[in-house]
Amino acid sequence: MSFNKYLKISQEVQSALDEKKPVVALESTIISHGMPYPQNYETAKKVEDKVREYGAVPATIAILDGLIKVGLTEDDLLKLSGEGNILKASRRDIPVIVSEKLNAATTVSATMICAAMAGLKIFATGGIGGVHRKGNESFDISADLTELAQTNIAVVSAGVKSILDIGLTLEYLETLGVPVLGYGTDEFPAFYTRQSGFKVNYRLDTPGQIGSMIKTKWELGLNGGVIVANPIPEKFSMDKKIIDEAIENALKKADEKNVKGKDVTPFLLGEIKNITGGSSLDSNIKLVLNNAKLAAEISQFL
Ligand code: PSU
Ligand code: MN
Repeated sequence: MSFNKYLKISQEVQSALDEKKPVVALESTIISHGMPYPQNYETAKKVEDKVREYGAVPATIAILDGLIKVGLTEDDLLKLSGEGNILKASRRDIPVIVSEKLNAATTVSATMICAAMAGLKIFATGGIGGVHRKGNESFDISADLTELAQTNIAVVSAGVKSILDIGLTLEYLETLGVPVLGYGTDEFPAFYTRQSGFKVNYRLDTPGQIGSMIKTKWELGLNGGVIVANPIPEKFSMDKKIIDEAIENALKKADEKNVKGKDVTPFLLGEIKNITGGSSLDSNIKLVLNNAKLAAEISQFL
């Protein structure tokens, strides 16, 4: 394919693909723009270990010196974790970052695109982007959603944070034809908490059923992703009141500072982290590991 010259698949990932072994893609925006150092580096490593522990090969994705890398080295992970100028790449950013040979962490949308180029099928992350609150006025709707409508990658997440309008996000996904599955839950989870007040489309209770549904979708020629919503384990979930208050304060500050565009989500995530101290970061790490485990389990059935 014409994109192959821009793609560098690691030896470990390539061997797994050749041998038809399961591979789980992982994003890098969560490393560069979602967590502070050194927790980001440690978490990136732990997530890869978790995927291996459950029998799949991890493929963390980023664009480094303009090369789309699928499967990163320790040096790559360190570079993404540090203070250097790492951009945030969604779909629209990829061509410039590649042609100008820049460095970028990939969001859910960009990771899906790069993972699909490499022939991967499933991807684990923390939370996906969606329709922001007052999105009906600002039109701030993450490119993650339109990517889910067209690119054949299943995404395991812990739902979306209530920095977004969860109801509008689910409506938008329905319009785009993206199925939202609950793993062992009827309720769509809100990242830090297991409940959001909104239902998933379908509840499936085993990785095998989820794998079978994903395969069926693509065999039917119904292109696009699937959202697998995996609630944070009870013992790591946060107090709803504390997190809601932190989110309200973060939203207020973003408004005052007139934060716009691609800076909105990283700004809000950073503020929430500052307001809640280490507790939200700890929950965040735990839920990402939980998603990596489920993605590895589902990957055996794809
Ligand atoms: N939401 C989170 N944590 C994250 C992100 C979103 O709870 O790390 C990141 C993901 O990489 C996601 C991106 O794809 O932010 C969405 O950014 P935007 O809202 O600008 O589309
Ligand atoms: Mn946005």
